[in-house]
Amino acid sequence: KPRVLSGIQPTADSFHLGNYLGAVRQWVALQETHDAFYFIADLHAITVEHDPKLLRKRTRVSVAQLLALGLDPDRATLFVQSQVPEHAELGWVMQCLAGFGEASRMTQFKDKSAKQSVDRVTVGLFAYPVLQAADILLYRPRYVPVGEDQRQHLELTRDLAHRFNTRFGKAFQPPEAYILKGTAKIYDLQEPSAKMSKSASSPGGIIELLDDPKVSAKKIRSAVTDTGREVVFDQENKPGVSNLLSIYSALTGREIDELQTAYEGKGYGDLKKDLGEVVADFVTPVRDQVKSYMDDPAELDKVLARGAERAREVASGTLARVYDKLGFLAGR
Ligand code: AQP
Repeated sequence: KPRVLSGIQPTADSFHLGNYLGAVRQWVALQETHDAFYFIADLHAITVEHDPKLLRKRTRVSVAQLLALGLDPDRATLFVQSQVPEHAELGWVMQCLAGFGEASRMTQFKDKSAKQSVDRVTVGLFAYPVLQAADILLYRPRYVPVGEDQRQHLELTRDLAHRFNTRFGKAFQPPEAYILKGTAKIYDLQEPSAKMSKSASSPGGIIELLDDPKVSAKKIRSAVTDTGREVVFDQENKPGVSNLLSIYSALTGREIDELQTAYEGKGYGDLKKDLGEVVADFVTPVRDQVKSYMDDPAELDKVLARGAERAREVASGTLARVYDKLGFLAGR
């Protein structure tokens, strides 16, 4: 089976609809047909100021959400990044391969660092995409299922893989991004030209899976739309309505065309009300299951220990090959 790998940061109390539709939904589908590795990126979560207690809780709640959303630890390898030390080790190697200039051109870094004073921006935040390259290359995956915002980081990963192979001999297979067109980018409800984002969206712009569905329905009712009335998909002129239609279509499996026909003669209000219900139907069982997984953190930790062991089997093999090619002495 071809291998896939992806990760998600434990930086919020809940995943949002963008995380789910852009990434996790594909992870669940791919575990059936691929040798799947998915991880909680806690090393990335400390690139910005964090609260250790909260990080521990968010790491577990992230795992609980992945399980509730359909990941099966018997079919996919599910682990926490910090429990597989090879990530940090290959991360350093990649830092010594990446150029300062190319890392400086990462748009996500530019956006995130622009919001803070230069002394508060950590070297870790700067190196984040380079560590991400190591995260991916350790497992030699064919595909990396992510949202559109990760495309540039994937390109960097491919460049670093090529560079290593050329300089030191082939150790890596440059992976391909697996980005689904319809849901590659879910937009902020209040600002439909920007992506729905944990760190940048206002509370009204983001639908959190673990939020009370009544709160989410209210946010959908207040979503920014245009002054027209027709429910049609038109990304350029009607980004707000188009975003709602994308979410609706992805959660129900109904084609956009079919939805447009169904809402002919109706208005935005009807669409928003119905979408509120669709979201409620989707999140209600997820919320219940997350609660019950969180009641048994020892069981979650057991799942993770199993995952880390399996992940290390693959990661340690890659790292040993890399160390050998670099000229490090074999020692362990
Ligand atoms: N709005 C989105 N639409 C589609 N996919 C998205 N992803 C994130 N936002 C959207 C995808 O979710 C996966 C996990 O991402 P992450 O853990 O890196 O989360 P993130 O990028 O930190 O999430 P945010 O909300 O975008 O956080 P900030 O604001 O910190 O940047 C990835 O595959 C990502 O593409």
